[in-house]
Amino acid sequence: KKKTEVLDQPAMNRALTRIAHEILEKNKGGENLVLVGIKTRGIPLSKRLQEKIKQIEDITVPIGELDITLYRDDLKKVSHDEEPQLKSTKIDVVLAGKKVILLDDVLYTGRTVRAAMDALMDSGRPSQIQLGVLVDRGHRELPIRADYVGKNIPTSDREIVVVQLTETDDLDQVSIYEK
Ligand code: 3GP
Ligand code: 5GP
Ligand code: MG
Repeated sequence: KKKTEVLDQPAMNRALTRIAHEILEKNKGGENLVLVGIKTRGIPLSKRLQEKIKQIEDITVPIGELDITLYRDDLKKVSHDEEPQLKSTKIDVVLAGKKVILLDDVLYTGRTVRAAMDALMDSGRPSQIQLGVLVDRGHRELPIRADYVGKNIPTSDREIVVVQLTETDDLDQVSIYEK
């Protein structure tokens, strides 16, 4: 119904450029990093950050994908009976000893990230796991926080954050809807 734009294309691009620099600063370069995108929109985000890191330091950080599906049939419900579960993994690099940066579009309860961390630990014990999100909308149900945040958007339970990326939606925009 009601819609408010919170990030337009230039703002989103600047946020991702900043996150690329923050990743390189925190990790003292791009060595030993792996970017792992979570299901739909974390994957284009991981590719964009890979390109930005390449532009900044001329290093190609490997990327991987996790498909974690929420068995939540009602997106309006905040608490849920079923936990998000790993559907599939596409990571061609050995994670042992690597610093993995998990990437998702929106951080909400933290349950998806928890499932992602379980999957990563099962597939070869990385030395560190960091988290980057385009939007942190609050309402955590677990002690999880992001290391890199595009924008903090405090939301109510009645609001929904719509993330659109050119790769999946033909435009770059983040907006808030009232349900
Ligand atoms: P994504 O795969 O790009 O992350 O959860 C399935 C999709 O529904 C997600 O797309 C997400 O963007 C979108 N979505 C929008 N609002 C919500 C919400 O409140 N909860 C969940 N779980 N997903 C939402
Ligand atoms: P979680 O509640 O586990 O933190 O988030 C569940 C999944 O749904 C994550 O992939 C997250 O990106 C997505 N998600 C949760 N809330 C929203 C929202 O308001 N908007 C969008 N676009 N995605 C959301
Ligand atoms: Mg997501």
